[in-house]
Amino acid sequence: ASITIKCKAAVAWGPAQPLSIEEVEVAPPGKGEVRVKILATGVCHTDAYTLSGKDPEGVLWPIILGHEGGGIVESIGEDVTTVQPGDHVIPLYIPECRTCKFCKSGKTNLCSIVRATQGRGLMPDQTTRFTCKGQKVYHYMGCSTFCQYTVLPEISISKINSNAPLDKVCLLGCGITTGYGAAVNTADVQPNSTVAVFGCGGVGLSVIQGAVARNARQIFAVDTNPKKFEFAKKLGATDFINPTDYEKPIQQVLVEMTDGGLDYTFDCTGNTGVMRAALEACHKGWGQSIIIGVAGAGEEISTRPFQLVTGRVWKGSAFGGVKGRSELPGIVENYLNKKLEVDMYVTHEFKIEEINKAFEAMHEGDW
Ligand code: NAD
Ligand code: DAO
Ligand code: ZN
Repeated sequence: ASITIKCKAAVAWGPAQPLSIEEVEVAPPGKGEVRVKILATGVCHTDAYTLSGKDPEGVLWPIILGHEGGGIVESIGEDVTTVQPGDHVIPLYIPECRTCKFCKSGKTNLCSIVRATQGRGLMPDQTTRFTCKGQKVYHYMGCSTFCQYTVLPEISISKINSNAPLDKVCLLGCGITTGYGAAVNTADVQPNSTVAVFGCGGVGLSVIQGAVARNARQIFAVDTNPKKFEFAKKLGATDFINPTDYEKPIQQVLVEMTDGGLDYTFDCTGNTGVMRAALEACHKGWGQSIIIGVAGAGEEISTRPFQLVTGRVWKGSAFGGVKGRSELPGIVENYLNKKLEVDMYVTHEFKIEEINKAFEAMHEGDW
């Protein structure tokens, strides 16, 4: 029904090269697919990691990165029933098909239906919708938000309230939802409990928000960069710990400060040593530690098994355990109802032509 669109994209031609602003062609959406006009996107460490070429999963080049976006449906393909042109949407790197074993389990948000093709930078029919200079360009994490238009499977978009400003709620497409959901879904933080958040970047700050929403009694913000404590405090953390201020291992410090350890701890650093400290800072008998950070390729975690024998629990969380189509719209409502802070996370704004500056700001700044 619709025609190929020519628009601007930030194309990654190869590893460790700056992104290049190009005119690209975006094909119409196929069966079960939706073409979305992207109006805003965040940049994330995961995009930078992939661009660096160190990603063990490996990607094919050229590729259009970006997975934290917000946009408006431009056109829909055959058989699409759940969205229409004009709908405001957030792309999902974890889709929700509602038919696969995972979706039907009621136990996880890790929908598996398009996983294989998504991992290879392709649409479910094994082709791509992007062309640049006559060359095929690959998709990224099923999203490719560094383009003015992108094509996604219908199951990979969440329809949200159109009153929500896309230049803010795009951040709910990754980091904020990840941290908030890890606290309220994965850990299911209980009222009056104690929490420690290791790493207070965008993800850790959002764990703090989730713990506050669940009326935790004490929330430790743990970060080696004390500049992070200002925002942590604004969002409701009660105690601030810089591990470099102590001689003892940080888990020992925390156990001593909390009469035996925390009810819940979260790794939001991706550092495997921190993951161990977070587990060992948990209270004997019931403390739970949630791994959110993504470690480097091939890294392993360790602790003494007696830590688990004596009742501590080690868990992980992807996208906060949130099912994107069913649950993300409610998180957008929480933002609109002022129950969830998002605006504070927007530190810089750039035009697409300046996207390399956005990466520099992420690396050089404290974010
Ligand atoms: P970020 O770099 O902004 O924040 C990390 C924070 O950790 C920084 O404030 C840094 O100062 C702090 N830190 C580093 N070393 C530390 C140490 N030894 N002790 C205490 N603090 C330390 O990153 P982010 O965007 O907040 O993401 C955090 C992690 O979450 C990353 O590993 C990212 O890949 C991962 N992530 C996971 C998911 C998921 O679904 N599981 C989704 C998004 C991001
Ligand atoms: O289903 O096996 C799978 C893949 C799920 C993807 C989980 C991604 C979690 C980490 C994302 C890093 C930040 C974007
Ligand atoms: Zn599914």
